[in-house]
Amino acid sequence: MGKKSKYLVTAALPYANNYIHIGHIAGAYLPPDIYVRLKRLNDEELVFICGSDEHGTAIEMAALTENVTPKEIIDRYHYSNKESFEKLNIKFDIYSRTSNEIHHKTAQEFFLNLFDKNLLTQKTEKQLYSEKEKRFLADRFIIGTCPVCGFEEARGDECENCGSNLSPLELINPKSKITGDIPVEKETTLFYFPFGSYQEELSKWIDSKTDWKQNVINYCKGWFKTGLRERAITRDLDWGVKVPLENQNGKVIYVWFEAPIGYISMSKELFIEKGNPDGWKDYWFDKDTKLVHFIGKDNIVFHSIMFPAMLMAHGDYILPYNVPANEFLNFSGAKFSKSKGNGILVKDIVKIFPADVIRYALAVNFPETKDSDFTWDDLQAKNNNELAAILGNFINRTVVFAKSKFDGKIPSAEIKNENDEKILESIKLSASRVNEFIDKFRFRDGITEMMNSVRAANKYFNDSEPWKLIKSDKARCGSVINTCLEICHSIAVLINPLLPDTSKAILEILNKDESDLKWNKIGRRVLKQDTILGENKILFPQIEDSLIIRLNEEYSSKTEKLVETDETNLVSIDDFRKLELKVAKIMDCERVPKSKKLLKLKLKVGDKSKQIVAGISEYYEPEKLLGKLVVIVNNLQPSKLMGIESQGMLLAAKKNGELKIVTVEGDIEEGADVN
Ligand code: B3M
Ligand code: ZN
Repeated sequence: MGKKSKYLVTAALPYANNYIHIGHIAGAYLPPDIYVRLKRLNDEELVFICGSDEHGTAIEMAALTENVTPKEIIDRYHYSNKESFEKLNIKFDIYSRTSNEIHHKTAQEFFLNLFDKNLLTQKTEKQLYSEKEKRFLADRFIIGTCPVCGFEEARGDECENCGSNLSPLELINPKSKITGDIPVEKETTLFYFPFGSYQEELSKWIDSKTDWKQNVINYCKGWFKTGLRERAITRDLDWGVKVPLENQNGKVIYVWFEAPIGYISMSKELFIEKGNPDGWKDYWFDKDTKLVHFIGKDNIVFHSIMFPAMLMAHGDYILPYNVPANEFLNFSGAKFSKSKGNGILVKDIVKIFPADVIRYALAVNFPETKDSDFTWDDLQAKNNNELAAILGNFINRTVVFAKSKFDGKIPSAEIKNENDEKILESIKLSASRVNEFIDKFRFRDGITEMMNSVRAANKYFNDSEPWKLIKSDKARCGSVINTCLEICHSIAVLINPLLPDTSKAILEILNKDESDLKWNKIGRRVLKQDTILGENKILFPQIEDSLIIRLNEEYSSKTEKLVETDETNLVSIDDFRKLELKVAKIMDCERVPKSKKLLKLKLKVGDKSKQIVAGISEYYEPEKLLGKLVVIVNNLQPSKLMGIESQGMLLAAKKNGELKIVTVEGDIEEGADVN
């Protein structure tokens, strides 16, 4: 037999500034738990790493908003989230935290390694500084008007409205989010990492990953198309991992630079706990280790581009084997949103339903290839019509029969026939398909396969008609029931990665320990004749309508808030008519010096000319725009962007990192009204 692979499985480190909700679970935590549990049943060597991401401006912001220390914030969410995972039986080998000393040291060593190799550059640049707060304002601490779409509450790093990546200096009328203070520009010196230098190597590496999920590959290619650039990897902040060099007071390592290093530091911590402090090296330095990062789609760039580039630069560590990112799980068609408070928090739902029911309802809906939807009605249906009616039913009817007709003991299987062997064989085949699906991160297909096995088991029970046999041929009936009990054992193993509590409950009913809880025991006979069965129990009690009605009311009031805010955004036709949308022709176009985003356009609108500054330089070469007919908001109040007057706004469509300006097809004179 060839050498077995080792797996180093990670789940995205959740920020310790919020309670995790079921959308997070379906995205990045339950898939790896199923994956890892299955690998363990196959005796694969692996570690499963996770922990809280405890730095970054989001945490500092939460602390400032509540007027408490960052430490208070991270303690609150770290312990609560850790418990949430435990309640759902999501079992990491370690759930640590990036505020631990060992992480600070590991991240600093990583930084110094790159610094010593002269890979980091230092640049002085202008940043926004609040005189009142006596500090530089990080991206998220600033709000202002988006230069691309005009949204007035855009953040310094991105505009929630149009999705543009921004830098604070590009915001119009910036102010401090906390105090409202109007900041001034002040110089600061930061370290930069040249991500661009790794583009070629990264793109070759991604090209070799033919088995990665298409969404992940497309996303990476989108980034390569735009071109990777150097990025600042230090910040002027108090809270975080200090930059380990002289004269760097008040500077920390950018959170997205140090957080993924958490996977390394937490591995170290795990092996220290195991009493084998060098054990982590067997994983991180061994080219045969399969490093698998489970994440949600919003983290793709960091795990499949940024962190790999850092690992390439460092040189000692392995690169990811796969990054199976999921899309998002929505709630009754609306986005789970922390800010809107409509997320179903794990700490709440575990008080209402058993872990396995939640795991099942989420897993059959995993947003594997596109966003998916969670509803309370669906959870009820999955419990009542699948878990109870198919799985619970098979176990229950088998055990009830054995209890009433065979003195509660496992009968002998002396009169076997080929149907018995066929059903066991088919479950064995099914198990190997489950294995293949899950190995390819096709969890939904794997789960369908599991349930099909249980359906086949029910069919075997029906077709064998033990209720008739008991009267005509008790010995043959005993063999059927014996086989059904063996199937119960096989099912206990088969569903174990997904439904660990149910698996355990079945083993207890069979009075069987975990010695045969191994994937290769599926479809094999492992039970001892005459074993007395344990107490039967209903594995999946019905979920009543009244409970679902109550939950729908409780949670829809939260989603209705969403609708209400949407309604306040409605405009009347009169308001709309106030906007003057016009066709304009681009006569001239140039880059705005020192800006990565802005182009200055000269336009002809009827017999007038005007100048517009637009945030589209990442998407269009200036010369390519000449002569185009575009649509502009003609009567927008003029504003200044980097000191240049802009007298209107260009319409553009934007999604997934692509931007296209709205152009007019065919011939029409510039100055024409658009309505
Ligand atoms: N904390 C982002 C998030 O929760 C971030 C993941 C870090 S993984 C190294 O979406
Ligand atoms: Zn915007």
